[in-house]
Amino acid sequence: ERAPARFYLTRKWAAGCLKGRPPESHKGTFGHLLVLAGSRGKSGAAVLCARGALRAGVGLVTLVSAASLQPLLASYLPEALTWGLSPETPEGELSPECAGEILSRAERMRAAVLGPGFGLSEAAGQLARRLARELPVPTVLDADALTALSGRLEELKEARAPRVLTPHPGEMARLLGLPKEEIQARRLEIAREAARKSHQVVVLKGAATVVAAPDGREAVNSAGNPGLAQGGTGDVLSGLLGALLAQGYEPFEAACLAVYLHGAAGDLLSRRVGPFGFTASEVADALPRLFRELV
Ligand code: NPW
Ligand code: AMP
Ligand code: MG
Repeated sequence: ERAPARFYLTRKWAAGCLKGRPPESHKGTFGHLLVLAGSRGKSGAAVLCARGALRAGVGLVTLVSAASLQPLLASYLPEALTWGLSPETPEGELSPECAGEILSRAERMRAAVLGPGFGLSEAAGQLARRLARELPVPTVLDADALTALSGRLEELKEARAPRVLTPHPGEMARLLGLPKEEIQARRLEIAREAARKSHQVVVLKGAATVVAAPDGREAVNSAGNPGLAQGGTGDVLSGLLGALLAQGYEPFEAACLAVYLHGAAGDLLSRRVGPFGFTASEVADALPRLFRELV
């Protein structure tokens, strides 16, 4: 068995990996991202996810939600296209009956994000599991989509296109059926095991985020700080990562770059605003300043 290629995600690595923008480029060059996120009471997760994507320079974002949430989401996100679907669940979630329409619309997208604030009802979980397998484009699986896959990582082996999973330690504990303490005690081995079981790229979040690919590549983040420990920052990360997939980065490279940029945006805010109390929206909004420093 060959030794895994492991490395640290640093500023120098990120600067070498980040692509510039050719002068003749247009919005089609930078991809169309489908965001499947938000439900009643968790609409903010969808807004933050789309905001992370837009601040990461994606060409277009379409945000899909239950019909009752569409006007609210559209008014918060003038740059995003929005699409409201029915029937919806009593919790304002997308229902399994929406799967066919979502899957056919997804054929025209370059990448997707599934899960932030998506909802935890049985119906929403059923839809999330089907989409996790059948979406035809590279897809970030986050938050409630990961909870829907608790104990079912092997189902992702059959996925139609690459997946990148972004669990925090609580979600990883549910995915593998292990106590959270064990996840934290062996972070690198755990991420490696999840990548092997799912045949997909896995990002285990938290201080010193770890990224593992099924082919043995792995990386540990050097950026980030506890100011990021606040609701919504994970939703920004999944949008940022989806935007990089939509721009054509390969899944492991996209995961590593998104993880580094997210941590570095937190570090920039920690220096310029203060060590904590900066918000998830501000993490998204700090990304262009990072690009100025890195490109
Ligand atoms: P404990 O118990 O606190 O120590 P859940 P969620 C653990 C949406 N959001 N290290 C944690 O541990 C999301 O997108 C919406 C160690 C607890 O056991 C989801 O859809 C927002 N442990 C949904 O809410 C803003 C850690 O995990 C468990 C850890 C639920 O997501 C907020 C909690 O996880 C939110 O993003 C760490 N670093 N991190 C909005 N404005 O709309 C987590 N844990 O039950 O999956 O809850 O992550 O809040
Ligand atoms: P979520 O729990 O899904 O909202 O994701 C939280 C985000 O904040 C992830 O990107 C974590 O890696 C990051 N984060 C949380 N706590 C810390 C910490 N102590 N140090 C660095 N990053 C953190
Ligand atoms: Mg989260």
